[in-house]
Amino acid sequence: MRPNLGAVRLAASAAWTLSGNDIGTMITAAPRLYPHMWSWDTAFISIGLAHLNVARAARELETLLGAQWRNGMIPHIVFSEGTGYFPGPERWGAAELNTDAPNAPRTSGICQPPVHAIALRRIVDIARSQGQRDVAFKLLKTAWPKLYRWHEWLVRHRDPLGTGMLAIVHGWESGMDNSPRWDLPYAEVVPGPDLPPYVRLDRGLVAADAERPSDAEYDRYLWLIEEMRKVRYDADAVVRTSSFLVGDVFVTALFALASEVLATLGEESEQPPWRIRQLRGWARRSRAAVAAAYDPRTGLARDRDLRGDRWLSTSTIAGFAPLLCGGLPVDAEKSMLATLTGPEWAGHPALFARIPPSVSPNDVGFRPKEYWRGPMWPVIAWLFGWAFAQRGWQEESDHLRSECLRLAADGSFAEYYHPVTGEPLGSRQQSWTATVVLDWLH
Ligand code: 9WN
Repeated sequence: MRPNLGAVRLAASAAWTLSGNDIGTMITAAPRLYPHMWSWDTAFISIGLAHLNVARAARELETLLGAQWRNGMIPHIVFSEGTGYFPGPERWGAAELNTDAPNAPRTSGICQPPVHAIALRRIVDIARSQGQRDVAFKLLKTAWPKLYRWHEWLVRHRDPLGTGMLAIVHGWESGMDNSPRWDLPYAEVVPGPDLPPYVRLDRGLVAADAERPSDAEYDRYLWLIEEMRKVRYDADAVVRTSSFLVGDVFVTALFALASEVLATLGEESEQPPWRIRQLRGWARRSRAAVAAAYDPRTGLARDRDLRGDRWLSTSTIAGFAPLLCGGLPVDAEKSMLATLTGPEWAGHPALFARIPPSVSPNDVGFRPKEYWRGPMWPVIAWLFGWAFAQRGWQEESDHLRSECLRLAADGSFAEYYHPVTGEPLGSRQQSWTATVVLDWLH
C-alpha cells in the first residue's frame, strides 16, 4: 500500500527534508545524488523556505546570486565542499579559464532556466502576508539589480537570431537533460577521441540505471564541456562553436514570464523606469517568439535546432510553453489547454494522477521510468499551476495542486514519479519536490 501522510505530517516532513539537506552554507538539491546548489532548484527551494523563515529564504537566494558571474550569468551549479557528484569543479575548470567566473564559490560554466524572478515574487508576497515588509523590501533591493543583469546577459548572449527565442548550448541548460526534445541535436554531437576519461558517480544512487541518462548521453554531455573549455567559456564564442545550439521554447517562455514579473517587482521597488520598459520589451519579444514556434498541426510549440536549421517537433511537456507566458490567439490557447488536460496528456486514463507527464503517454518515445522521457515532475506541475493562477485559470491551477499533492502524499519527495503507478523514482528527499509541496500546502 502506498503511504498517505496527510497534510500536517506531509508539511512537517517537507520542512524536515529541507533542513536535512541544509549543509550550513546552502541547501543542496538532494542529499546524495546532488550535493551542491543548482540554479533553478534554488529558486524553488527559496519559495518553500519562505513559508518557514523568510530571512532564511532570502539568504538562500542571495547565496545563489553571490555566485553570479561578473558578466551577469547565473551558473547552473554552485559547488559546495561536498564530493560525490560528477562533473565537479575541476572538470569544469570555469574559474581557471574565465575571469568572469568567481573563484569562490566554484561554479559550473553554463546556466539553467531563468525562474528566479518568479521565486522573488513569491518570497516577497509570502513575506508581506506575514507582515515582514522590511525583509521583503531589503531582498527586493539587493536581488533586483542582479536579476536584471541576468536577464540582460541572456538577451545579449543567448538570442543569436535576435528574435527573442533564447538558445541553450547544452541539454543541462534546459533543466530537462535527456528529454526527447534533444535527441536530434544530440545525434549531431560527436565526442572526439580527446574526450578525457571519466567515471560517473550517479550510478548506484538511484534504484535502476535506466532512471538516469545513458553512457552514450553522458559522453555527449561531457564532450560539450570540452568544446566550451576550448573557448574558455567565452559566451559568444560558445554560441559560435558549440555543436549543440537549440532555441529552447520552454526557457524562452519562462524568460518572457519572468521578465514581466521582474518588471512589476521593479515598479514596486522604484527601479529605473527605462530598465522596467526594457524588461517589458524583452518579454514581448520572447512571447512573440514562443507564439511563432507554435505548430497548428500538432497544437504544440516547437524548439528550433539552430545548428540543423530545423524545427524540433516532439510530444513533450515543453510544447505547452505558450500556456506559461501567453501570446497565442485565444482559440489556439483554449485548445492547447484542452489538450493538456485531455486524454493525450494529464487526462490519460492510465495515469496515477491527473498531472501532465514529461512525455505524452501516447507517444512512441514514452518511457515511464526514464528521467525526462516520461515521468511526472512535481516542480514542472508547480510552474504550470503558478502560471495558470496568474493568468486567471484558478480552477486548472487548483486541480494541478490537488493532484500533485495526491502524488506526493507518500512523503518520499522523489525527484520524479512513475506516471502510471505513482512509484517514486530518481533521488528521494529532493529539495525542490519538498519545497513545492510546502508551497501547495500553505
Ligand atoms: C545536471 C538538480 C538537477 C536539476 C535538473 C535535473 C538534474 C543534473 C544531473 O538535476 O540535472 O544538471 O546531474 O542530472 O535534470 O533539472 O536542476 O536537481
